[in-house]
Amino acid sequence: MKLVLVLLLMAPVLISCSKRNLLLDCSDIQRQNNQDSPSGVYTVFSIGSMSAVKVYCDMETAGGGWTVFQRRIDGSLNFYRPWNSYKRGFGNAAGEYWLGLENIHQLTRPRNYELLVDMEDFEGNKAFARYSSFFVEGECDEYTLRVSGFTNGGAGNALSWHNGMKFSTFDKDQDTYSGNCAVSFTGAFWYNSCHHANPNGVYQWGPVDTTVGVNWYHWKNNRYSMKSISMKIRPVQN
Ligand SMILES: [Ca+2]
Repeated sequence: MKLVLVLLLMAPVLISCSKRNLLLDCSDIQRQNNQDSPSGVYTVFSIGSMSAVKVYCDMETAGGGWTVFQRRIDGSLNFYRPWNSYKRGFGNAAGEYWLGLENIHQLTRPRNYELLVDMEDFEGNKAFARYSSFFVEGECDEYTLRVSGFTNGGAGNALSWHNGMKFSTFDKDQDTYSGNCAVSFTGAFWYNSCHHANPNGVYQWGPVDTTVGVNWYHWKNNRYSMKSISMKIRPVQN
C-alpha cells in the first residue's frame, strides 16, 4: 500500500522528466511547475531537443507564461547589428537580448501565439499593446511579420503598419522605402517606409529629443526614446 502511494506521488515527477524535451516555451514551463514559477531565465527547446536556448520568462503579467524575444532595459547592449545577428539572436536572457528570427519563427510555426509589447517611459508611466495573433514566417519568406487582433493597453496600435513586412537590417534592405530604413533609423525591424515602432533603435539614457531612439509612435511619438520595452509571446489558449 505504501509503495503504491509513493509511486502515485512520484507520478508527476516521472511524467515531467519524460517530457523535458517538449518544453518549447515559458508557457510549458509554467504549466509543468503548476503555475508556481517566478519570472526569470529558463532553458527551452523551441527548435528541438538538441537546441537548448535561454529565454527570459515573464510569469506575472496577465497570467504569465510569456516568452520574451526582445528586451531593452538599460542600453547595455548594441542592437545595431547585421542580418546574421538578427537571424541567430544576440545578448543575454538575464538582460537585454534578441532571441533570433529563426527561433521566433520555429516557436510560432506549430502553434497560435499572441503578442504582448510592454513599455515604460522615463517618467515611470507604463503602457502596452497586445495582439491576439502573432507569427513570423521562415527565412525563405524573409521572416515576414504576421500580426493582428489589436487590444489597446494605452500604447496604441503601432504594429499594424508593419504587418506583412519583411525583416530588414542595415546590410539587408527589404523595406518598402527607396532608401534604407535600418540605416536611417539605426535599428533593425519589420520596416515599412519606415516605422511606427522602432524597438531595436539606439538606446537613449534619458528622454532626449531624437529620431533614432527606441520608439512607439502611437504612445510617445517618433522623437521620444523609451526607458524600456519588451516583446513577448504566449500560445493562445484554445
Ligand atoms: Ca529600401
